[in-house]
Amino acid sequence: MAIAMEEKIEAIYQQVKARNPGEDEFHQAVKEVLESLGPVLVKFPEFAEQKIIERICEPERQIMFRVPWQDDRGEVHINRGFRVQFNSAIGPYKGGLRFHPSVYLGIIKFLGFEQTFKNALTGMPIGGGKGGSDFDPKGKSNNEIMRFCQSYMTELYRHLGEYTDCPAGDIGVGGREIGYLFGQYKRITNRYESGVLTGKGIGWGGSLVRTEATGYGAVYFVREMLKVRKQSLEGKTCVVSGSGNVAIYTIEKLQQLGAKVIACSDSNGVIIHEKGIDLQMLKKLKEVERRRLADYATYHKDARYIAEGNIWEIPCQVAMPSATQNELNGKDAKMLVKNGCIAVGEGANMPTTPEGVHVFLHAKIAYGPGKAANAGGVATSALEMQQNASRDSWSFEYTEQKLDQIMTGIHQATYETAEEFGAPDNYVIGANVAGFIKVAQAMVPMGLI
Ligand code: NDP
Ligand code: 2IT
Repeated sequence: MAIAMEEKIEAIYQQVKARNPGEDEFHQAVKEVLESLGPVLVKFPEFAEQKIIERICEPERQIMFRVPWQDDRGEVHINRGFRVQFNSAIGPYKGGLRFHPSVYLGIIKFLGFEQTFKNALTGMPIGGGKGGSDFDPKGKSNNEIMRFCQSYMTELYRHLGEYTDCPAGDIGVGGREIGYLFGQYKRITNRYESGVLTGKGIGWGGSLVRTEATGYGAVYFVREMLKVRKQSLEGKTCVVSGSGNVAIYTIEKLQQLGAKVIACSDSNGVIIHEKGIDLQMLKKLKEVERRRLADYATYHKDARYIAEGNIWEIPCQVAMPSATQNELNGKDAKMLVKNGCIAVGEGANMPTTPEGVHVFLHAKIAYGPGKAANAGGVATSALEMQQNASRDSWSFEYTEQKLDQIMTGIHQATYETAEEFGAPDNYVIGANVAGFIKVAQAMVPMGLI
């Protein structure tokens, strides 16, 4: 029975590959989830009868559009905008927008697919979606960013709504961009519809803790994984890749819990600071002045900057990839394990290649995959929507406590699901299976949708 199921799932995967040619990251994300699902179809035969896997792999709607804008010199540029509305079985589409030159349909689809299961794991009523553009925000002025965001929203607004689709930030989209996007949405629709975007400013419908949430949440997940192993973060040496929103607040929470973060990175290089990363300096450089990480070494003479360096070569006990997809490969994973790494928590989406994941699982270190470990960001977005709906605003302490409870709950659910499905300690199986079952069980009673 189980072998027949595996063959059936492999056939579905081959079909997904054939009908979505060239979308490598989407294929990778689908394969990883489908490989976990054999025992689920055995336990729930109605999922196979109702072709739930085939339906879940096909987005409900995909939107691609032209985004024309003018730079400060008056030159016209054309970018491509995307929004993939993947699955709305348990709530309105919800997921970030990514502005990065590498963006194409295959990236947005992998992110939207992952988001569907991640959002289900949070226990909140949110479906899965993702969007973005191949626009490169690096080196652009505030006015250029504003004009781009206004043009992008001028098309996207017609597909959004607090009960339809609610974007937020991701790579290249933070508080500044959400402000311009919200302003344009409000202006076009003549509606103050707070819940349509999350990651808003505190004075206009935003939630405390949303900025910190993804990083804090990822650290809570690692804390829980270590707790099972009768360990803690206290005194552990950590490296965190990236130096954007997720990386910064991962470093902050690691430091608060007594760990020592000795390295972070950007797409140009790595900073190693054995004394511990100076978080105030990092925030000033990245959040306020929007400068490159290399400049950190000009302020701290005892820190080393390695251009094009590989952060995973630095010996550490805890590694938290928090930059981008496929940033940690099989060779990197072997090096981390060899150097004594005991836990990996993914702040980024799909940062570890399939070979890397195999190494971590085989070595039996604590490995928390992105769709479980980084769910704190979108969970806090859902808390923001909850506050918007009740026209309320909660304190930092209360909201952070809710985030902690949600992450602890996700850890417990993924841990228990892995055990139930015969793969103890395997959070990949736990997250894929628990997320899939939640979405599938909502789809079946709704009929052929
Ligand atoms: P930011 O734009 O704030 O920061 C991104 C960081 O990653 C920067 O340091 C950037 O370096 C680096 N980076 C981006 N692309 C690449 C690349 N191709 N190669 C090497 N480094 C790269 O984004 P976030 O911190 O918000 O997002 C980081 C990751 O976390 C992403 O995978 C995102 O999908 C995921 N995530 C984000 C959530 C959120 O709430 N923001 C929620 C859940 C997951 P540089 O400046 O040189 O480009
Ligand atoms: O990948 C993610 O979960 C995000 N970028 C956050 C999505 C959200 O809606 O807050």
